[in-house]
Amino acid sequence: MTQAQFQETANIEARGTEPADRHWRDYFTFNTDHKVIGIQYLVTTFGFYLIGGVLATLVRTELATPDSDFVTPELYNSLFTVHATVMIFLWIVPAGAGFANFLIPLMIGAKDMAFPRLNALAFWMIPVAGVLLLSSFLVGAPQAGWTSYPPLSLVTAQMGEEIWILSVLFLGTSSILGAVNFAVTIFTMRVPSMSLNEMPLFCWAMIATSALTLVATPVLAAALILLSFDLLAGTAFFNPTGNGDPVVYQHLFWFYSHPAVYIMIMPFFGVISEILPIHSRKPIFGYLAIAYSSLAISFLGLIVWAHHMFTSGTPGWLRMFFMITTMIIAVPTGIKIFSWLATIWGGKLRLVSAMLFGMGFISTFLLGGITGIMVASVPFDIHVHDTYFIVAHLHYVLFGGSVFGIYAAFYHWFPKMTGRMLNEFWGRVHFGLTYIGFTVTFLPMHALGMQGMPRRVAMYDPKFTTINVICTIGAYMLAVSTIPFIVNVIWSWRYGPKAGDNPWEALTLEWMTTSPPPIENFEGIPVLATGPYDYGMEKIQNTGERLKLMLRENAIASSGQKRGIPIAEAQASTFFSGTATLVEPESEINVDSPADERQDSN
Ligand code: HEM
Ligand SMILES: [Cu+2]
Repeated sequence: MTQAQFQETANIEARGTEPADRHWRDYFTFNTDHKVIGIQYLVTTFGFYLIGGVLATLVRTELATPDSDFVTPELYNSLFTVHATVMIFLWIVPAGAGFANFLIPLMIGAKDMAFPRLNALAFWMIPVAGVLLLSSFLVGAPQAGWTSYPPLSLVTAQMGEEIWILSVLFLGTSSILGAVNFAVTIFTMRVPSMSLNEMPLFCWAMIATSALTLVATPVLAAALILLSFDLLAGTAFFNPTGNGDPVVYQHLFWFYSHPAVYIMIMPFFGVISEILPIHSRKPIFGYLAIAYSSLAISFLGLIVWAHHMFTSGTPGWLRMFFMITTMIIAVPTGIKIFSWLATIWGGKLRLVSAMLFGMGFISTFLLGGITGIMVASVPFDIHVHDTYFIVAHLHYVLFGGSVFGIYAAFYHWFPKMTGRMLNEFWGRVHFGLTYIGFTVTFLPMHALGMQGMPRRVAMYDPKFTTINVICTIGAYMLAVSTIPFIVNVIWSWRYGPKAGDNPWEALTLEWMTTSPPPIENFEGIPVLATGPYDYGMEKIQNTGERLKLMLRENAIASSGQKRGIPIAEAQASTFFSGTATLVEPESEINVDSPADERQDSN
């Protein structure tokens, strides 16, 4: 009996029996089921990704030639401003929240999030904010970049700028509400047998992410509200013509926006930590190191913001502080990367699409991390500041660290969300096109930056033309790469082969219920019969005693629940009574083998 079968057997009582039968209309309502909300988030944010992608394609089309012949320079500014805002605030940040919504209650054995209505509210603020932001094109979209530095933001496209502020305030509020919900849910709603150090690493990642969100996002809100006063009411917090200080805005902005890169990436650190051990069939290497390094990254992430301001008149001694703290972040990040590599090292790799995207994540994020150390060095940063080197770096981090992670998660949890398998062949085609398109688009930008091409300009010196054409071709490839994905998702959702409850033979609790899970996830209280990543370990015998104990704890916790836990306890005693080796208990437990169970539940 494998660990996965062992874990499944322990949960036969707890598992739901009827997968939730959802109608598509449910997804257009103020539904409070965390699974519906999770899917609402994912589908909506993917829609915004496509919009952001169209804007990116327009930006790259303009940059295919050195003159501004495709759009006006003003429209160009609006395009990259809205592109960046959409990608960050409407795609990767809320997509992480989408997976967290779907997964956290399942992973910790809870029936829903702590505050289901707040959860729905947090979601519904997103489409509102998105439509608001895009509507700014009707009145002149914002042009000051996603950073919105004054004084530029005070003098360009004022109406669009105010819309931008409102929209980002909405999105920030939504992410704060989400963070409160994730933290409270994880801390208070785990099954009684799950200690913090036995949680799936995704939950640790979401604790770290929520902590960052709660500390940093209100500061952004403050900055934007003050900026709004400068814009509308003629105050001069940041406006130099009235003795305001634009650099103060930069401090407030980056106090949020540096941590924001970790808010964007950290959930996917968690995703990768789930996916690699499952598809390597090996225990995760360094569970505690991975869990606690997320907390270290959160803390360090809060004290490095001025590395974005090395050229903003920051005095030398202060630059030193920010350079050193920034470089120290490489330590916990390196711990994660080495632990992941040690996890797949020597494993029996299953190169399914989720795993390919997971490995793509590591390779591209690693390169982004290395250029990160480069730009953290003051002398180098002064050379490449505001050039395409930065654009290359940020896309390696955000595309590599977030988009690859999002896709990995999509492929991995799609069977749980829909009860259907995605097509592997088209998944691999999607991966290949994305990886190549990504590299062709962004790798050459490092060279462009080193040679001095400034960012955020529609026109450039003709000597940069060749490299720009290559980047533009890559961008079109990236646009095309989404097609196999979209078709695969739509087709498989309707006609894909049935997935069964646990197609990857995973050990974490979300796989111990039906696919898709029933309305309240589990019928009893699920039990941890193994650690979350004990693949290939013959721990079954040792866990026996512990399992009995946990079943008893659960029975106490669930007294008054509708399903009779005593059965589970009885089952546990058959399970363990007198058997010296517990390696083949199927015959004794008198239940169908997990494989048959799986078929029944479809
Ligand atoms: C998918 C996730 C993506 C994210 C999170 C993202 C993020 C960003 C951000 C933050 C900026 C602003 C840079 C600045 O501060 O000037 C930006 C600019 C830009 N992005 Fe993306 N982007 C993504 C995808 C893409 C794709 C797929 C392309 C190419 C097809 C692309 C091409 C560009 C270009 C050309 C700029 C303009 C840079 C400039 O004019 O300085 N981005 N992106
Ligand atoms: Cu930063």
